[in-house]
Amino acid sequence: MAITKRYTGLIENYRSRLPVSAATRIISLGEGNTPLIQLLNIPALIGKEVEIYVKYEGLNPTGSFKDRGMTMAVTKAVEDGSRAIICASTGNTSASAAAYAVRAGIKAFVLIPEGKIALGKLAQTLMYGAKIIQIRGNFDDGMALVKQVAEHAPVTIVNSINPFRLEGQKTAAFEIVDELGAAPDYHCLPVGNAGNITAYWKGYSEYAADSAGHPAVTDKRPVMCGYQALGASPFVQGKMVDNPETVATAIRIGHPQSWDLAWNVQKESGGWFDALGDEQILLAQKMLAQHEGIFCEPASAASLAGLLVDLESGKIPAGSRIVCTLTGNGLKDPDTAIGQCRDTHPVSIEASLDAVKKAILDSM
Ligand code: AN7
Repeated sequence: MAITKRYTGLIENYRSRLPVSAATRIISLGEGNTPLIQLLNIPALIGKEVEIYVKYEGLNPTGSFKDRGMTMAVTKAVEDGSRAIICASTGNTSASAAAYAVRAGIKAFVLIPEGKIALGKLAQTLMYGAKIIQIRGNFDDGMALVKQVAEHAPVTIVNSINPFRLEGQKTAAFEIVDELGAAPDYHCLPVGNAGNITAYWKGYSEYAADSAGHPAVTDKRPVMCGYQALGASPFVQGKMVDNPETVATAIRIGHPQSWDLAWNVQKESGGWFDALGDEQILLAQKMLAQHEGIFCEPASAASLAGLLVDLESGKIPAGSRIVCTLTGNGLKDPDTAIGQCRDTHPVSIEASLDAVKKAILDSM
């Protein structure tokens, strides 16, 4: 029997809107096409009449939105004859680069801050077999080194300063508009290097620009809201931060690479940046897990944490339709998750019927 409908990744899906030709060998792991899940319980819990959707990017092949950019960046690197890629990373980019390098049959070098990347991300990157270089420094130090190394060695940088990364990532906005029939009123995102917020805006803008050719699409674009962790909030402070610190290690970034691009997004969309405390971020993460059954990593929850603050203040009004991007899977960072649940630690009992009955009755 012939296969009639098979999803083969975002490049095939949005081919006409991406820089590929018929001859391009596409490096894909079936990324994109992630669920847009409407929150059913949280709006009632906070007493707000709003329509909130989460774009659950944790269901990409390596568990984060980075795969959208990586399929494009690695496809183009290979097309240009590159035999090796390199990145600095807080964890997710390294896992993604490592996987797509394997898929392409090229080498991946990743610089990560020693002791500051979540366990799941390290496990992935090790398994994919990338050359991991741990540095005694933070992401920003790693990024500076990667830029220098790439001047001297035949390696392609696949951080989001690679424009093909943003090309791939813009497809998340296409998917949202295709599904909702129009852009939402507000789009909330966690911000680290600010590549993703820039990419979404590019996607929304491209669709809006030729909405005439797209029956289901309007020229509407959302207000873009970028949220950072208080200890790593250069966009909120209006200046680079030298020693960023946050439990949300994915966004432990003080010198964002897409600084000017993101300020442009803020201005064009009429949006804003704000910062959340680590406790607020972890609370939002737990709220999603315990009230919606959606497990994202801490950095991802900054989008909901920020939205909750802006709904409470009325900055985002009742009646709005909002999309929050949940950038990474909760399984990426088991240590932080378990650490957050100490109050409900598993009970330990005898392996007997009586003991199990008692344990169940005790918690009814
Ligand atoms: C889960 O992996 O920078 O604002 O090196 O992993 O586009 O940087 C990760 C960033 C949000 C921020 N959520 O996105 C890396 C890295 C998660 C992330 C961000 C990251 P950008």
